[in-house]
Amino acid sequence: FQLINELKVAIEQNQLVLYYQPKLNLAKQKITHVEALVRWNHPARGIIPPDTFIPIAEKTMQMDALTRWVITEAMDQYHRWQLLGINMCIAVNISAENLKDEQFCHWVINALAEHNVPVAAMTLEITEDAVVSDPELAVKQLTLLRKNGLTLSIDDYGTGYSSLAQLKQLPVDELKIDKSFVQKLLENEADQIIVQSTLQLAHNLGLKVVAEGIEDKATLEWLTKLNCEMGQGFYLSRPLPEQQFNDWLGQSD
Ligand code: G
Ligand code: G
Ligand code: NA
Ligand code: MN
Repeated sequence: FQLINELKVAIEQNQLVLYYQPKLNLAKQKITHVEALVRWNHPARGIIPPDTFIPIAEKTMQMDALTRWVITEAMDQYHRWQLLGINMCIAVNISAENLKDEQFCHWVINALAEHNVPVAAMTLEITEDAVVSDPELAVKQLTLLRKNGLTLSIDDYGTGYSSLAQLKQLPVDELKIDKSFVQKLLENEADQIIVQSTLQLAHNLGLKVVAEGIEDKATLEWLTKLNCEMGQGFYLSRPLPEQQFNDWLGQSD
């Protein structure tokens, strides 16, 4: 597959681009956070979605370079928003490979300091799978990152295989309920029960909750009533490139 050889060049030549999807603070009805989602703006093929090239990066040992690019770009974006008077916390997705790499974790902490980005402005989203394969190492790395002030979030919660025993031990701040439980929430009683009990569990463990995959107003209101902290989904906005995101943000308040 041609893309394998091109990905290295893409990272080096800045062909990657970050799109931003807002996370709404449900109590305050304010956009305080975004999730950064990478795309590849390929010179011949146009925008390539991450599902196409993240697995390639994983198979070809390029996740380290890719995630470092994403975090570096997110730090630059943080400052571009600051210049516009916008105070935004940015969440980036890190892969299982990144979490297993001690050098990577130190790099993140140093990079934030070097780029003058407050650690509190950066969230790392980690899937359950990244934890399951080596829980002991994951706990060690997460502890280091969190001790240094980063916010840690468990992504796609409910789709993986982590046990409640593992969840209890994880030094994280936030759970993101997977969109598969949220998209049809009001039509599906089982989803309501799952989301309600996940909120209760998370809150009892001292974790904040983000519901992703909100596609309509009624679902947003239902989640707000149940004291879910944050909401994300197409009802609010799809992931947008910088300029479009800024325009959307300007119109949304
Ligand atoms: O943005 P979209 O819905 O197309 O993303 C599809 C998948 O790609 C999601 O699972 C998302 O987490 C993943 N993804 C998007 N950006 C990144 C990234 O920068 N790093 C990693 N590891 N995964 C990402
Ligand atoms: O795996 P992760 O949670 O990082 O995936 C995030 C992806 O989910 C984003 O690429 C985004 O495009 C997608 N997404 C976000 N909100 C919605 C939504 O409301 N509906 C659907 N179908 N997908 C969404
Ligand atoms: Na994510
Ligand atoms: Mn997710």
